[in-house]
Amino acid sequence: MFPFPDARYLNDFDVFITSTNSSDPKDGRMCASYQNSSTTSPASIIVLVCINQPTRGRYLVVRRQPTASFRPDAIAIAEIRVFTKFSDNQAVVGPKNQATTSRVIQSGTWQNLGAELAVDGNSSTWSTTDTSIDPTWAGQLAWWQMDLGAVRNVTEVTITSSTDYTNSRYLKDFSIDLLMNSRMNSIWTSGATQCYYFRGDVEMGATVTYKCYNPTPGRYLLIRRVDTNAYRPDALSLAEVQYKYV
Ligand SMILES: [Ca+2]
Repeated sequence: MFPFPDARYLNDFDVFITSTNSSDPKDGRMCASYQNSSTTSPASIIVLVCINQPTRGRYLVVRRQPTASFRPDAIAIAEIRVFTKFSDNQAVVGPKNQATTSRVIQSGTWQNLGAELAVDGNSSTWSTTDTSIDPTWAGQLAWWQMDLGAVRNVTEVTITSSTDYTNSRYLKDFSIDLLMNSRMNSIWTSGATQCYYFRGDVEMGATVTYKCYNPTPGRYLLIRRVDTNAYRPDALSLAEVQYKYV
């Protein structure tokens, strides 16, 4: 007996965006189709990139294809995340919803200065990590990571430093990397490529664009301290992080 039959309902489906609350594909614009010759495995994560860029609309519809080979009348979805961008120059300009804020993490959080404060679109708020207070990351170099939602060819990363003097000092001697595996994964260095390596201090409140040496592919954008002998290598503070890709 198939142990998780509901997973089989998430196969042979279309995703489209509509402006009206309609589930008819002709009323919307196609984002992506998903076909799997075998059944979808339980707990799979399926990442779909819209074929039309941008695909504007108010409603997102996931619809089984009428020709689906197995139970087109059924669909089962554990979780959906929607990633959007709000400018036409392919810059990501901070989160506008929960789906976006949930995709950033850091190596321990100092007080309430969570990783999401680096992507909230507000340059007067900042994240601060402190590995010395988190047993998981104790003694390690500080880092901050953003899940880009799909593999992107990143061309540049723009970082705004904290407007607080003490926190701004934590942004020094860092590497910007693109990863295929999350930093949370023990094999994160596999498939990691450096976008930019910065030595020195960043002025308090400054916004600096770091152009990658080459368009750098990766699913995760990692900013990490690199020098154990530098000032407070266990700490990293970021007011805003943006990136561009091709
Ligand atoms: Ca912020």
